[in-house]
Amino acid sequence: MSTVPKLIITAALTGAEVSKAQQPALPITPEEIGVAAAECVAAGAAIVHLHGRRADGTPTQDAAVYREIIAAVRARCDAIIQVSTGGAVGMSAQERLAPVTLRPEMATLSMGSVNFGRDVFVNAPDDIEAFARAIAQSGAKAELEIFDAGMIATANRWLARGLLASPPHFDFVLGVPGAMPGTPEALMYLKSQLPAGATWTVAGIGSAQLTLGTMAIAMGGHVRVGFEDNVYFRRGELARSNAQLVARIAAIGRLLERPPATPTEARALLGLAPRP
Ligand code: KMH
Ligand code: ZN
Repeated sequence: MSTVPKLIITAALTGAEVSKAQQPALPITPEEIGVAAAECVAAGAAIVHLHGRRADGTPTQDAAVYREIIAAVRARCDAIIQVSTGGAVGMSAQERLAPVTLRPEMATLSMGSVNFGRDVFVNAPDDIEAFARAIAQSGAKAELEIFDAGMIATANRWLARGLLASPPHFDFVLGVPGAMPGTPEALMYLKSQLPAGATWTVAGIGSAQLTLGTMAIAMGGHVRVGFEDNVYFRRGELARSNAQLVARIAAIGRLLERPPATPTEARALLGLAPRP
């Protein structure tokens, strides 16, 4: 029997869309994000997925804001730093790429365009290619964001052509209105399309965070939780913190013999260099 790896938990702390009105504990300032990151690592997270916000809460990809956030995280814990290049709907490609100049350990790379609620999240092929090059040149590992079925086919085509680095790491984002639903069948399909040697995580939106996260643990994958994707602990009850969501999935991981990986262990599993 092959050994199942420890569970890599990603904490998606802030996102670009959730507001303090929806989730009063949402971390917005660099200090709040740094504190939340440290709480999440203490609860079992290895990666923090970061988005920038201005003081008024609006989303920004400004490198100066990300620099402060990264410093606030690194001062408090050894989490793997993953910056978003998705930013918020409507941002230009140039704007979205700015945090990559800070040499993060990981950066997201969305593999196609998709309806996103009432908006359209645009990722044109030429932009994806430019993002992939910029991420590779920065020394970061890309996390390939898969919102819809065609995107994993695109990723597999591009991997075969050498346009993406191998082995790839995927994030299946399931349950965005307009994209693939947060169902077991959707997760099973995407897993069936994975290339050899790939690692993967699942980010279920809303109540799918718990159900698909639990499935992914049983299926040998990894899990993303946090306010970016879900603000509730259970139906009708807001989570107290990102760390509360991390602690629950870490406990499920332990029950299923997938204890959480430390950041150091996760770096080894993902082929990242030791902490910079
Ligand atoms: N805010 C979404 C439109 C990512 O971080 O790479 C895109 C997003 C994906 O959040
Ligand atoms: Zn994000």
